[in-house]
Amino acid sequence: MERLLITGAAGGLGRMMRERLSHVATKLRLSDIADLGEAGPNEELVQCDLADEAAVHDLVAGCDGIVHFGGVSVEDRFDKIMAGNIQGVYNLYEACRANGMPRIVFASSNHTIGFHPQDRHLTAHDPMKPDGLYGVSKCFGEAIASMYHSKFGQETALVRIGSCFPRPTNHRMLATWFSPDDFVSLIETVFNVPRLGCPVIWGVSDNDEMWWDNSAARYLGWRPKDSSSRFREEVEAENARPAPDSPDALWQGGKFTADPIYRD
Ligand code: NAI
Ligand code: 15L
Repeated sequence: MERLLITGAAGGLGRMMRERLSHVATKLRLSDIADLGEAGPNEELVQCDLADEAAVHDLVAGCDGIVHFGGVSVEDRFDKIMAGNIQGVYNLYEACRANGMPRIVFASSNHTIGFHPQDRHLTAHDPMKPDGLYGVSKCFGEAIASMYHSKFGQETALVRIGSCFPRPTNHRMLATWFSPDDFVSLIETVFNVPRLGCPVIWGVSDNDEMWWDNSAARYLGWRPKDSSSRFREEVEAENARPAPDSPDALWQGGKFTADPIYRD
C-alpha cells in the first residue's frame, strides 16, 4: 500500500512496530500526542491529539491502512480514557468514513474479557466481561467498529491483544504473551486478505497454556508461530507462583481486576 498510518507510534508497541512494519507501505505516517523523535527515510511524523476531531480528519486523509495503537493503555481516570479511547475512536471512525474507509487494525485488549476466570476457554462469541473503565473503553471501540462495518462496510480487525512485549515476564504472561513477530504477521495478513470483515481476533502466540480459541478468525489464514514456552524456565526462576486466590491466578485480566475506579 502507499501510506500506512500508525497511531500511538511513540508508545511501547508503536516503538517496537515502527521498523518492523516499514515494509508494509511505501510511506509510514506515524502519529502520537507525544514526541516521535526524528523521521526515518520513509516516515512522516504528525503530532495529533486523538480527541481533536479536525486534526484526526487531516491525519487520516490520504492513508490506505491504519494500525490504531493510540490511546490510554491501562486503567486511569475516566476523563482521560474518554478523550483518548472514546472520543478518539469516534473521531477515527468518522475520519475513515470521510476518507475512503481504509482498513483498520484496532488494538483492543484482553481487558474486554478480564473478568472471565482463567479456567474458562473463550471464543470470539463469548460475552465481554471488562475488568475496568479501560476495558469498557475497548468494548466501546469494538462496538463502534462493528456498527461502522454493518452500516457502511468499514473493515476492522479487532485484535484483543494479550500481552505484547519482547518476552513474557510473569506467570500470567505465559498464557497471554503475543510475540511482536506474531503481531507483525497478523498485521500483514489483515492488509493482504481479500475480505477482512470485522472479526474479533485473539492477539496471542501459540502458547502451551491457552485461554482463547481463534477458530472464528481461521478464514484469514493467519497462524501464530511463536510460543512463550521457551521462556518458561526463566519466568519461573524470576517469579514466585501467584497465590491461588490472587487476581493474577484467578482472572484472565489479572491485576487489572483489582484496580480501583481512579478519580483524582
Ligand atoms: P502505550 O501507553 O505505551 O502507548 C499508547 C500511546 O498512545 C502513547 O504513546 C500515548 O502518548 C498515545 N496516546 C494516549 N492518548 C492519546 C491521545 N489522546 N491522542 C494521541 N495519542 C495518545 O501502550 P502500548 O503498550 O504501546 O499499547 C498500544 C495499544 O495497544 C493501546 O491502545 C493499548 O490499549 C493496546 N494494547 C496493548 C497491549 C500490550 O500488551 N502492549 C495489550 C492490550 C492492548
Ligand atoms: C493491556 O491492555 C495493556 O495495554 C498492557 O500494558 C498490558 O497490561 C496487557 O493489557 C496485559 O494484560 O498484560
